[in-house]
Amino acid sequence: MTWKGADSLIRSLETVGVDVVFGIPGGTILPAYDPLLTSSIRHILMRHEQGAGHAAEGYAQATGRPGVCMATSGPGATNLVTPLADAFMDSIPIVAITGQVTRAVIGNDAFQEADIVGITMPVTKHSYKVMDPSEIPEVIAEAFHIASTGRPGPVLVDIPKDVLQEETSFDWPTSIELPGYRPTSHPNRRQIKAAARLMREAERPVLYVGGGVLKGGASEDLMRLAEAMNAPVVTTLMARGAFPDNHPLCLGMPGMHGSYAAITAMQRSDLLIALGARFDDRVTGRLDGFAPEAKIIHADVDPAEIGKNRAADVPIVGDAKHVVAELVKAFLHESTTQGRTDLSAWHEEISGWSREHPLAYEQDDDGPIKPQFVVDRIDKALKGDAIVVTGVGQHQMWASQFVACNKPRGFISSGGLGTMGFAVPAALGAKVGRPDERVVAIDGDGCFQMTAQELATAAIEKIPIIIAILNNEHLGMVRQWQELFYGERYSQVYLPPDVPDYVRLAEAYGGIGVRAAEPDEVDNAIDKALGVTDRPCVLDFRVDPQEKCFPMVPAGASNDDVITGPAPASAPARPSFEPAADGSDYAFGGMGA
Ligand SMILES: Cc1ncc(C[n+]2csc(CCOP(=O)(O)OP(=O)(O)O)c2C)c(N)n1
Repeated sequence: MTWKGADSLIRSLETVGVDVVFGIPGGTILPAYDPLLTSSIRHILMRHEQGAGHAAEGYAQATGRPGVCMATSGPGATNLVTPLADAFMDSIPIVAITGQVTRAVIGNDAFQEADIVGITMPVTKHSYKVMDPSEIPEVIAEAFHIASTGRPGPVLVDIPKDVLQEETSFDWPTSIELPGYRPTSHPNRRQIKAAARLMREAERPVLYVGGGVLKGGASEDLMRLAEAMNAPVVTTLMARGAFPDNHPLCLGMPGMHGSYAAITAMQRSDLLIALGARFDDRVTGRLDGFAPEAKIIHADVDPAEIGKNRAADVPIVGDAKHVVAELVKAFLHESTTQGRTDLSAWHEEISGWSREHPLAYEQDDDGPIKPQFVVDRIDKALKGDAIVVTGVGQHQMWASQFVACNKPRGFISSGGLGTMGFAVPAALGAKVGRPDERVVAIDGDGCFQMTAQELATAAIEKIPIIIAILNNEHLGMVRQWQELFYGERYSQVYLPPDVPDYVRLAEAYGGIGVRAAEPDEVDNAIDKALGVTDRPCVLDFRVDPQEKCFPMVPAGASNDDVITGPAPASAPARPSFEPAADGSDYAFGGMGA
């Protein structure tokens, strides 16, 4: 057989184990689409490249294997920028393959030319421009290796059209040699020992668990560590499910909309054991007021994270799997030889906070439907047997608060970048990756409208995902900030609840649509959706537009200033907190507004 660059590309993807590619063809990537016709790889034709990128992320988050997306040059490639940035912030292994204009015209402002390597340089872990077809196998092998090892992340492979068309040979590399890229996976013994000593001595320890624990597959060892220490555990948005919510040591999510107990336990802690977490501002609040008495053990596979936001007393570089396993051993040795600290007073204090400030809502029988009630009912119906995916905004935070996350890779969300439009395509990708799991997206009406066209993909490809829209007629999280911090001056946040008509929109795309406008219609709608097995189903829940998400630590405030509940009862109507002069405290993004 005569090999062309395109054959070599598809063969390389097969060899590395790719089973599905999410993409959209176009001029410069066309040569690669021809051998796809006879490949074992399933190609899923998306309706927007952003959808392809998020689907690859959803696939990766659900399976732990790199997700793959493909696009043509110019606008196809630039539509991938948001998912690449999203994957970079949340350390998600994806490989994006883009066509490029032919070598001879690169730099000429040729039709559909964009310097995608340059554009995405700050938001990719690595990128390749392949100028010789013989390099394709090596580049693909390296791209998947880089995406999925060390701190995972997105890798871009940009290939000019004529490189795909040129004749070449296919030589799969026997080994991968990357000078300068040798992630440290095994932690330093001395640091582990120093950490174990602090862990034994601490009177108010908290295990602060981030997404690295899920990615490192360290959940079982984390359970052993938490139980050995008898220490409370908080799981960040990216780590939901790394430690089961139904475990008595679990305090839930910390941060801006975390549980009061999780936020306050971190604040009062004398030792934070940060595992694969990055002291994100949505977790720490104002940094100089964060956990003021805590010593810090900070373990991360990426040394650049350590000391970035908060100095570490014991820095540990290594992947979570090895670090946590070593910590268990070292702690058990230390505590059997040296004795251990009694933590009962600490647990009592924390229980008091949980009792006084539980996550709660009130649902009146005659409405309006509370968004938390919807999430609660979905959670009860799923009985923990599903993957829940979210968009970004209030619904995301309610999902994290009211979905019991009891197993790894069961909760998928856009954390670092806070990307509206994430849920529908990410849910689609998750379902493709784990077809035997039920996949439910909890979405906002604003987010849904950003990538709703992927319903067409789901319908045509028979990918039965459920999308539960908490239709609160607003860009709810922004509305909440305007209510609390801008004196109820609502600016550009109203979304008419009937435009579009979500039920008819779902039907127009070949899916099923169901509306629930009263509390007693909620369970019925969920039941109907759970019965659909061959197409997407959209649930339009008409929820209370006024409902706000609490607890809340205002952006830029200290975690000591958490607002715990409805403003009139337990918090000032407008917190005395004032924005910084440069407005930076109100910067929109992340998982808040
Ligand atoms: C792409 C993008 N644009 C803007 C924002 C800022 N933003 C954050 S949350 C939010 C509102 C989301 O509204 P909706 O999807 O209806 O969810 P809700 O907050 O009402 O649950 C906005 C506009 C963002 N995070 N992402």
